[in-house]
Amino acid sequence: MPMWNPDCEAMSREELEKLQVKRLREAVERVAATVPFYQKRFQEAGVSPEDINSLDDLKRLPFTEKNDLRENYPFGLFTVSLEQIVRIHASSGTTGKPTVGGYTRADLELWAEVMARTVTCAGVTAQDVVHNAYGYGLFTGGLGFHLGAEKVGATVVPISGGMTRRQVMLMEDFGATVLTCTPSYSLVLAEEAAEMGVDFKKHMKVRTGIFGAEPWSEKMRAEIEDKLGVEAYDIYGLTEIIGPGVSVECEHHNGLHIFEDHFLPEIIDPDTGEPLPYGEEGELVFTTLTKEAMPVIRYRTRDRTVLHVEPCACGRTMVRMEKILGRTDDMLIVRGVNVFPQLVERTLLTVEGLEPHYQIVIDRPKDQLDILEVWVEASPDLFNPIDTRALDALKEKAESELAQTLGVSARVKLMGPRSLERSLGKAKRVVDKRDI
Ligand code: DLL
Repeated sequence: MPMWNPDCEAMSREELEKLQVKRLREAVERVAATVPFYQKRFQEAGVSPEDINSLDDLKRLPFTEKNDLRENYPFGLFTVSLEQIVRIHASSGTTGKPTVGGYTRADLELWAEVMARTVTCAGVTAQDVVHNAYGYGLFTGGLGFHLGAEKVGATVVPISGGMTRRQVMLMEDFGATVLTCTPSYSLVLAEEAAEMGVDFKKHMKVRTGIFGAEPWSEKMRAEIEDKLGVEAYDIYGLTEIIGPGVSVECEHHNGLHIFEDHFLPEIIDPDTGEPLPYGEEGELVFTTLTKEAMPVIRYRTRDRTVLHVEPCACGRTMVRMEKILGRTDDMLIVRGVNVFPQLVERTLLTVEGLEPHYQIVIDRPKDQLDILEVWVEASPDLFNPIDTRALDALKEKAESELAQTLGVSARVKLMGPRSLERSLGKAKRVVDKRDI
């Protein structure tokens, strides 16, 4: 499959490293000259731009964390005045202030470049019709994909999220060949289509899906590919770095290539902050090498993964990160047991008769132990007519599977078809009602 920019995407590791060191030094110089936050941090760490002469010197630089962004909200980390900023985006934080990203004109060009690489990596060309159902607005998904798909010359349908029936109709009428949205929303589309009597595989031309912005498992990939008849590509990114366009899978689906000439990755031990070698699991950290408005130095993403540097059959030399394995901070502690929401998903999807729509609800009634509930929709067949015996057996099976994998008991509540709220963007998987 072609590359958008082979000179960069397939450059030798040696050449790449040289470029990275040069750009790293420039990025450090830039923030040291303009951002009081970094000036203070560098001073505390006793490091200055002249100390950066190799990639190994990276570890001398202090980390940046989400809380630093909060404390400098909204524009404290910008290197330029608002006059030079042409766009603002922000993450959809659940509590408090959002995380803000600012873009100069050059940053938007950079974003278009990495998104053009991204969609090309998934096989998108000027012949494609891209149904872009990522949210348009402050969220980076919609406009990020828009830039990249337009740059490669595809026909972009900027549908954004919502009005699912209309989306199904327009996908069919406009002959969409590529679907871009969150993985959970792709299943909502499939479900609505089925209800409208539209068979994705028969009536739609769509062959490729580029899904990300939330965690999803291999099981979920299989489910999506089966229900929509698409080849599903995983895409990763975050507002703090640029939005989508940080990494994406190629046709070999053996990890997500990181566009390392712009975003320098590291894996660290989340407890000690020590850098870990390729092949070891830890927390992903990024330094932006070419961003103008808001470069970030050693930003701790809290996302857990593993980096692999071995060459890929696609010809790209850029390192691959494994599918995000979880967060260093999403772990739930239920009755003293560490519970990973993704493990719950993986387990549920192994149980025949359950649908991929679920929610984890944790509560702590006064003076009592935590209660972990998993609300999950059961197959519509079991409700029409209602088959109590089969439902009871299914509940028991789900509970025993969960107890085995999680190491803590969970009460399963089987829900009727479509009774859990559908998300237009990122699905809300955990409802923690505890007042801890
Ligand atoms: O979600 C950017 C994006 C838009 C990525 C569209 C892909 C597609 P934020 O809203 O800032 O940005 O959320 C970033 O979402 O730190 C991860 O925890 C999570 N995330 C993003 N992509 C993936 C993925 C966008 N493919 C946060 N797998 C990140 C797992 C992901 N988690």
